[in-house]
Amino acid sequence: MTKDSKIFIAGHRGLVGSAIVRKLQAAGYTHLITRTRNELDLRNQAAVERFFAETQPTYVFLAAARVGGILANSTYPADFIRDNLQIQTNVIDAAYRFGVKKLLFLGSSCIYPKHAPQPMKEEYLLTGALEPTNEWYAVAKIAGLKLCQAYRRQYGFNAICLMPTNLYGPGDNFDLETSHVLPALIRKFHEAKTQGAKQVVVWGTGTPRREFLHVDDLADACLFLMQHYNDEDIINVGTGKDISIRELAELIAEITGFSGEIVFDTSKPDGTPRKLLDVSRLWAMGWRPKIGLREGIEETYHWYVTHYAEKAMHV
Ligand code: GFB
Repeated sequence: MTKDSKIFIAGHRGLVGSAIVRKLQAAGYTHLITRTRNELDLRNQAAVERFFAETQPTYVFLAAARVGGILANSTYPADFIRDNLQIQTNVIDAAYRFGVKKLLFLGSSCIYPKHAPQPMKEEYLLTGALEPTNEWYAVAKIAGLKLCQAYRRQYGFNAICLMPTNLYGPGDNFDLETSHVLPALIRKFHEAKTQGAKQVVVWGTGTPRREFLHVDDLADACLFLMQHYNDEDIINVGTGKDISIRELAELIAEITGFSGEIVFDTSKPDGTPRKLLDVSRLWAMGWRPKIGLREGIEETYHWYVTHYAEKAMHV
């Protein structure tokens, strides 16, 4: 990839896509191609083909997807499986047919079996049953990575597949019904503190363990692997460390300055008991994340207060 290569970032307004755009711009890449959802519906095959025929990108970062937390995944199974299958099939196929040199596909750590040994190595894929709350999304993502591998084998198309762990950062979704746990807790604790509430309700038992990667670290890994990795094997991207949801809640309470009680609503699902990636394959290539969890949450909290909470007060 040279600084003037034509690079299409699909999903540039999302958490991941916007971080990739920031990273590429900071690294001096000048010819970035982006389209909003209104300009180009990636679920529409004919529209995607027209777009590739017109713009002829050389590299593609496929960061467009329908994503959400545990409740959204289990409430909208059809939307999650259909939209992701459509988006990724249209983009991967058009990229191959219109001569893209290399494509980067993003999966998720939820592709691994619910009870996979921890930390989860790349070879555990398809060795057991999936977590039911997100099997629809996971099946779509598995199909996406298999599509990339099949196009490489049959057509020699250079598509690489990254499996990031749970992500967070500026630009995250803070809607309490559809978001992931980390932005949800930032919002809940912030609102409880500012409204003087005595309790914050956290879903589930608090015992599940999750690994959290700042999205700017993921974007850094995306650029690194776009430059240095050309294999069929999927590759995990994470920090190698996890924490329990209870510990996460306590940390966010401390960062937001909430000193009341934390209550667990066990009528809500826990999901996978533990989801920690084995990152030795990526780390052996010399890459490391740079942003610690406390620092990353502090920065995301600041972003939330300035971009979301303050704006909400003025609506
Ligand atoms: O982040 P999260 O929604 O997704 O939930 P998953 C992680 C854990 O946090 C679960 C608990 O045990 C939740 O019950 N939790 C506690 C909360 N309070 C809250 C809250 O207020 N909101 C949310 N959302 N969770 C998703 C998958 O799984 O992770 C996707 O559904 C994808 O497919 C994504 O893989 C990264 O880690 O359980």
